[in-house]
Amino acid sequence: MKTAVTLCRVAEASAGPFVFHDELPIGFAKAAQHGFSAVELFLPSADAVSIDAIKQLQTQHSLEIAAVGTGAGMVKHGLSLTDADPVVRQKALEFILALVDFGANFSAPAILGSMQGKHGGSVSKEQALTYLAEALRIIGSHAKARGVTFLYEPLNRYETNLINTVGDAAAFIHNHELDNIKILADLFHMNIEEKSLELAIAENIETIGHIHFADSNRRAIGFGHTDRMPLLLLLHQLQYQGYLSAEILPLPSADEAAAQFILSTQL
Ligand code: LER
Ligand code: MN
Repeated sequence: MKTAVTLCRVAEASAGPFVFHDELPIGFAKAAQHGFSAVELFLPSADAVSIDAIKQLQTQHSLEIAAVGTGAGMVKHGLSLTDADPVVRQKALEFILALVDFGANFSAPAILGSMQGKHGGSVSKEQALTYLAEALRIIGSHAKARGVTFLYEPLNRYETNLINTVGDAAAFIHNHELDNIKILADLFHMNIEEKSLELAIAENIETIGHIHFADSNRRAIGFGHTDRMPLLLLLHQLQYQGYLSAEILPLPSADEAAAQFILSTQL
């Protein structure tokens, strides 16, 4: 199974579920030392780091870029695709499109997580979901023209009141006929929202493009109460081709979390 590890360069997200927070050369070296196949980048913006510098580090360490997060648009600038203000929605869209372009340099999809926002105030749930579908239609087609998919991530109820389960995300994509949008299934959110992790994965495997492979407490699997073997066997049986990515807390230390993560992905 292909593995990825998160590398965060966003100061506002220093307490977030990211394994490494080092400068890029150190983060890439650690990812390679631990045996990951790829790095998942969480950056301040599309122009924060040099594309050539990343390509050089990829070659040096034989690492792919698994995906590129967009959450800095929310944590740094308060941008969301479902904001009541059309100017904010437009800025959110542009922020994400720039990261889609950035990721396409490495054949990496960008991710919509926290920037999907929430409904409330003057924005009804129906209106927010319409904004979300409109944005995903534009982003999906923009990404397709650049040869990458785009990842939509349902989040748990404490982070969004829009879409919380993998099944609802798949239905949303299907009902709106959204092209080139895949689901990012994050086991941490799913542990809160799904009836069964295995069922949610099995029923929606066609639409799942990426997995945040995290335990119930958002640590590496083995440090919480998720049973990893049924998940690994299922993914193997379903011939899942995407990444298992370590979007997990760096506990008890970044290196111990990384080492446990690699162990947890072995059948
Ligand atoms: C992002 O991948 C994620 O899982 C969210 O919890 C971030 O808000
Ligand atoms: Mn996630």
